[in-house]
Order: sequence, then structure tokens, then C-alpha cells
Amino acid sequence: MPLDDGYYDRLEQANAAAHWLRDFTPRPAPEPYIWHWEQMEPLIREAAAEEALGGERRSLTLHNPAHKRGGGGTICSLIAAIQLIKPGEVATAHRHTATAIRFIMIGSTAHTVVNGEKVQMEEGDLVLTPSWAWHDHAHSGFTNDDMIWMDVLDAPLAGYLGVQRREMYPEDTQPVTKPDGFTAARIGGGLMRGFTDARPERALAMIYKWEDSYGALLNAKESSPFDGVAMEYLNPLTAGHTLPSMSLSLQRLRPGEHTRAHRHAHSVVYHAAQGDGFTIVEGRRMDWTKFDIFALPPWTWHEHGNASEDTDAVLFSLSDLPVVEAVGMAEEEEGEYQEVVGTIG
Ligand code: GTQ
Ligand code: FE2
Repeated sequence: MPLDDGYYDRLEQANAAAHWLRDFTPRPAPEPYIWHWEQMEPLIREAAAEEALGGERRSLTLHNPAHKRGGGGTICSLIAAIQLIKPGEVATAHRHTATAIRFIMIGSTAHTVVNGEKVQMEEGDLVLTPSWAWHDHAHSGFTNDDMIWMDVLDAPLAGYLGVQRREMYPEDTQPVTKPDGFTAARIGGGLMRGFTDARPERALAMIYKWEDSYGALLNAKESSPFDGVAMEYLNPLTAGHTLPSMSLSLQRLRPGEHTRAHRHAHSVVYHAAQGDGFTIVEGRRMDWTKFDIFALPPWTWHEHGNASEDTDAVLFSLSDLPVVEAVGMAEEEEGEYQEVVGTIG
């Protein structure tokens, strides 16, 4: 018996759909894409003319061209942004359910306060702002130079889940209530923990100093054929991924190093922290230099190279691996070298 003519109309009116007619094309996957610092630096510096933005932050968010403008993130789950703070300026206190991280690019004269702990931010440092932690930033004014860093938030993921909430602190800044080095002291270099420390949190307001993280790479005795000398920033509470929603890593490509290709289910935002190199994604070559930011879509073949024969190239990166693992969909496949058939950006 054929379906009644009006059946599909009635189905639509009922806000239901016939699964057997479903279009299996996924919602737009992110594209491999690169934001060159050469183009972004003048844009963020020009934004310095915009008066103090306080709770709104002077930041430029990077949207994958596959997603709608202002909508999707840099990759499906995460959004990267470039933030500038001027001498003497305060970015006022607020909190949000989205987790944030900051990777310091230019300048060492600002601090952030995270849940009452004041953290100085210097070039190459990584600072975590866990979900729902109060945070405000301030430039000391000790130099006349603007300070610039990269923020990355899991806001697209939080938005997808409908768990986005944010709140302003009742004053411009929160009081500093903890002694300097409070969190670092709690974790005893990652080796010890205090008897009296109850540790209810899932993430700490960690700061990873550049000397420590890059120093760890320089000291590493092992390397991966796909990632060079690569290490993940550890969550010292769990010895697991950096944060519930993001895995953060630093990788060193030694002079002349060119890795083999692999692909995995999680997607990645890369930030070129040092040096010059290239990444080949699905046969298309992307050349990067210091402070370029690029997006790697899920399940795409990629390999990395250092363009220099005498200096290191260093990539800082963030992926949604913890989430992909949590839903049981993490997967990885190993390959060789790709044939280069084009370029990106
Ligand atoms: O510094 O608190 O780029 O809340 C976007 C949202 C920065 C921040 C961003 C934010 C922040
Ligand atoms: Fe924030």
C-alpha cells in the first residue's frame, strides 16, 4: 500500500522526519584553514583604537570558513581568538561555563586573576581558566607596549550542548585572596600533594611556564614519527588530559625534520609558537611561520615539516580528543608521506 499523499506534510507539521529519506551529508565539517599572523597582526593592533572593552574583551575570534560567520568555531568544538590589552588597561572580571586557555604571544607585563589567584603572564606561558572560574586581566602599565595572547575556548561545544552561561563580577576586578604560586605549590611540581588538600575541582588554574614546557621537550628522549618530539600538558590532578574538553600539546620539529602522515578522529587548532614550517593536509601544503594559527579537520591526513635546517620549529596545539574519547569515537590511522597536489592559504 502506498503512503498517503499528505503523509510527509503531516510528518513535517509534527516536527518529525522519515529517517529513510535522511541526507547523510554531515553538517559542514571544518576546512583546513590558516590565519596568517601577517594579516592578523595589523587587524588586532588596529583594534587598540577601540576604547577599553572591559567585560567584552578586545579579541578577534577566528571562524572556520566552513561555518557560518560568527557562528561556528575554529574547529567544531573550539574557538581561538587573539586578544590585545593596552598599558594600564583592565579586562573586567567575569566567569562562564566555557573553559578557556591563554597562550601568551607578545609581552610579559600583564597578569590574570583566576579565582583569587594572581598569575603573571609571560611569553610562551600557558594559563588555564577552568569552567566557571572568575577571571580578570590587567596590563601593569610598566611598559608602553600592548600585550597580545591567544585565547581558546570550548564555547562552540558548550553552545552545542546548551550549557553556555556567563556572569559578570559585581566589581571591575576580583580581590586577590590567595598567595603567589598557590596552585603550583598545591601540586608540588606534579610529584606531591598536600595531606590537607581535598581537591574537589576537575581542573586547576594552572600556569605552565615556557621554560618548563619547552624545556621538557628539549630534555625528551623519545619522539613520534607523526608528531616529532611531542608532549601533552598534563592535568596534575588526574595525570590525564589537560582539561575535560581539551588536550593541549607542545611539539618540537627538529631542524630538517619531516614527519609521516597520520589521521585521527579528533580535530586540532595549531599555533606556530616558534620557527617556520609546513603542514600537508590531504595533499595540500600549508606554510606557516611564527604566530600563524591553523585548523585541522577531523579524520584528515596530515604531516608536519620544519622548513629550517638549523633551528627548531615548535607547534602549540589544542584538540578535542578528551571529548571524542569520552563518546567512544577516538580513532587513529598511520600512513606514510602524502603526494602534494596543492596549497592552502
Ligand atoms: O579573556 O575572558 O577571547 O571570556 C573570549 C571570551 C576572551 C576572556 C575571549 C572571553 C575571554
Ligand atoms: Fe572570559
